[in-house]
Amino acid sequence: MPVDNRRSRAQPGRGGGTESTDLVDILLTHGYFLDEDPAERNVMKLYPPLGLLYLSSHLKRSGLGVEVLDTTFSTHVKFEEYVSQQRPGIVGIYTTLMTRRNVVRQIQKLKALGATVILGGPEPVNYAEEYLDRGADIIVSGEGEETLEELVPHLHKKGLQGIEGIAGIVYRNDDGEVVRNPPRPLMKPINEQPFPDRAAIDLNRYLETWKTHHGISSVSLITARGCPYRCNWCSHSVFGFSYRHRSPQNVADELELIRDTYAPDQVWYADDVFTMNHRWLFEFVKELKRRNLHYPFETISREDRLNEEVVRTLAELGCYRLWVGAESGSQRILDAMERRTDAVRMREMLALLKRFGIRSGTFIMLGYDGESWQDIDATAAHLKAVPPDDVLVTLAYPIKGTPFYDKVADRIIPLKDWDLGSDRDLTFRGRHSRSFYDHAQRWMMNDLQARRHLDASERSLARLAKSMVIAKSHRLGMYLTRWQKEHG
Ligand code: B12
Repeated sequence: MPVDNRRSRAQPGRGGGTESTDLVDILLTHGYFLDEDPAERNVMKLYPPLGLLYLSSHLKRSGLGVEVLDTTFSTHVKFEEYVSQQRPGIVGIYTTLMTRRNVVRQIQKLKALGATVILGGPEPVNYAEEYLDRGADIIVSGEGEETLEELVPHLHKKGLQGIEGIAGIVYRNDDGEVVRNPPRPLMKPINEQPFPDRAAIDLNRYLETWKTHHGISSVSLITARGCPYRCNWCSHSVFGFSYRHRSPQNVADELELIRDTYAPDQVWYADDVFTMNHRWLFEFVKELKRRNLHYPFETISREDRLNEEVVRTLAELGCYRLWVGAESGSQRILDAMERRTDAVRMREMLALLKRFGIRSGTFIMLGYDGESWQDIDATAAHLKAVPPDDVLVTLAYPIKGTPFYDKVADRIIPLKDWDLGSDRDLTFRGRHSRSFYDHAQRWMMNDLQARRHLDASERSLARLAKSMVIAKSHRLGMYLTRWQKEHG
């Protein structure tokens, strides 16, 4: 049955009251609420979901009416009031593993209001059946631009009838079977995509939040899509193993627009691996120089995509901090992860960053399958050898759809309640307890801190002693929790 449920977009503020203008064909939203994220409330380095903004600009360019409801600074209650009032006909929700619980609640509300619900992003395609069971009508796999461009007008004209011809979607047919249509090829070239529709949301709220908490403001952008590396814990559900970059000129145009519209103090290149293509990077520097465009920035890379020339170029370009995923200091574990990086070279690259005045950040993953006590010690020694300025430690968790998940699948301890948890809560038999890793992390970080105190030009014995005592207590905690597990 056709779903002729477009509604007029109310435009508050224009001409005083609310006047109906163009039609809204789809409401795009997501399930992230800052007020439910105490960890982020300590950090307050927020960025909007770029994927939704890309969808919005693409669909608007193809003539569709789009509204973006950004929930970051909102609450569930406000979300529910908004949709109850506006009664959107078709709603698309960006879903990641972290927002599952909220998205399930949003689906329920929207279905009660009679909306057609489409999910996209990296998570739903991994749990298509679960999301469809909870009321989602369609799941889009991969990039959403072209799929929505075809799907939304179809839904308005014919409803769910005839969607079997639309590539890149998953749904239930009339017999209740889950149907996965053939995948949609990735868009090529991405240079022709319009810039993310930042005007669709209140981006200034993000900038103000940055200013309030950090004294500077920051805007995110991406220069490329995808990553060809095969680290086996990483989710590749959206872009596969492809890598497509935009032209340096195209990125510079966006940067100019960002400067002219928002004048941020810095930017964040939210790419998977910013220094993937060295020739591209060198051209980008030239382009920015030609335009006299200089922005301090931070971004992410890999050890094997760095060398002296690249690091010098990054420094020249304004990079003040580079995150390089070390993941482990044990080569045995790096190889098991199929990370294709070298622990020794990683340390050399950290030293290189220091030499060029770039702050270094690194990610560490504890508890990977097969990691032994010696591997954990190797990671701690690795961190102390060339201490990075910032370290983020996570307990390895298997994301569905990854080779890591498949490897431990028969040992995964299922969640008590799928709706309330996430893949981040998954653990598996054959490794230590959570409290062991908690101690291991604290031991490692305090041991590193002690090393930093030792290296400091003005040494504080009190601080050094404090870090050493805390480190020792957590080392003891590691022994105790291991003993507890082994002896019931
Ligand atoms: C930037 C980023 C962050 C930022 C988020 C800030 C922000 N809002 O930008 C920060 C650093 C905070 C972050 C944190 C985390 N992240 Co993150 N992050 C990314 C990253 C690198 C880029 C996202 C992006 O902008 N992509 C570019 C756009 C164009 O792509 P996209 O968002 O996927 O959108 C496209 C499609 O998905 C689709 N689509 C998107 N929405 C919708 C909606 C509809 C209706 C439809 C039809 C289609 C659709 O169309 C879009 C355009 O083609 C991705 C990896 C990646 N390359 O995407 C990981 C990624 C999203 N993060 C991930 C993870 C695991 C995390 C953490 C849990 C890590 C951790 N600490 O353990 C945390 C969770 C934080 C939280 N509380 O939610 C995973 C998610 C895996 C999953 N299955 O859900 C990813 C995919 C990384 C990975 N490869 O494993 N992350």
